[in-house]
Amino acid sequence: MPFNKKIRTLRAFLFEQGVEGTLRGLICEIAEASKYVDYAIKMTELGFAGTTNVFGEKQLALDVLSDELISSRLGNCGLVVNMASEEQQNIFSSFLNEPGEYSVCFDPLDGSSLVDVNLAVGTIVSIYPGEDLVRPGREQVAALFVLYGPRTTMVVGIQNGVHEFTLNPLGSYTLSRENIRMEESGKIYSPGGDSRKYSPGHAALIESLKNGGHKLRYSGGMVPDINHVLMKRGGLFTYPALEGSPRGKLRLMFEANPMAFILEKAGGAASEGTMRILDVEPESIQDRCPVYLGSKKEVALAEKMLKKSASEKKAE
Ligand code: AHM
Ligand code: MG
Repeated sequence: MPFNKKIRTLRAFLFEQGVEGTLRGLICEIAEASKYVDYAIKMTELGFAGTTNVFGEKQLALDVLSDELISSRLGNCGLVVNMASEEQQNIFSSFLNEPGEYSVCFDPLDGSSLVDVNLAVGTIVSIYPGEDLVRPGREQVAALFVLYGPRTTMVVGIQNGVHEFTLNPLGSYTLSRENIRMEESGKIYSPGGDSRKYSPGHAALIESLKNGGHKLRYSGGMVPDINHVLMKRGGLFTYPALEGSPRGKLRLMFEANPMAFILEKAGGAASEGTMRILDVEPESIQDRCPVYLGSKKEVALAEKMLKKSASEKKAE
């Protein structure tokens, strides 16, 4: 392969963008861990681990392995103070005695129920300065997701924007899209949740998107579904409040906040229906949150229709 001077590795690109050294090191550690997860997805036998996570969901052997791969990498890198994983009960500290500088929330293998049907899955990561993890998402300094699809890509949101890196056959993440920007509106919608349990306002929103010509694009994996909206530069991903689940399904700290950070940095918007996701004050690491993530016009439409429906209900 001829030497290509234009190839920009993750580390070199982050340096070029002025990302502070420890944070740069931490993002690269996560990138390293993701290569092992990528390999594990291809090599591990399918099947349950015989355990459940804190949300009461059965864990696959691959959920447990991905969690161990990322936890041990972060716990031993000397850059992290505290960590929380969607697959573990409690916040835990670095395995080293040296104080790190950042704290990290991660969902090691989001969408793992799709592994047995060979659809894309992902890792989602949120990075905060200091030791505190239960705090609003606007205080994140970076967020990223890794998409294990036909290609393995990593989308990184940092202060100056959102960039995509692709894992090459030599095991290096190199820049594939710089400064991804959303349009004001898009053409696709990705509606999560059991539609029989939608609120009237949410049901009206979905009808309006459908009747307005938005095309349905839903795989059941948040990472590929959000990546779809982001790379097509617009549209809407939702997982709403449902009858019996007033805060929806997705987790604020592990899923909603990092994705909201990335979409806002790309010029999109992120709402929980009545307010900006990044301003939600968490009560616990396990909080859930309805999500409306996408381009500004669709997110504003969602807020407007939910508000209208709520005030009609009040007037009844
Ligand atoms: P998980 O963290 O247990 O994998 O659940 C999160 C996933 C998301 O990737 C996806 O958007 C959602 O659950 C799909 O849920 P549903 O099957 O209810 O549509
Ligand atoms: Mg998840």
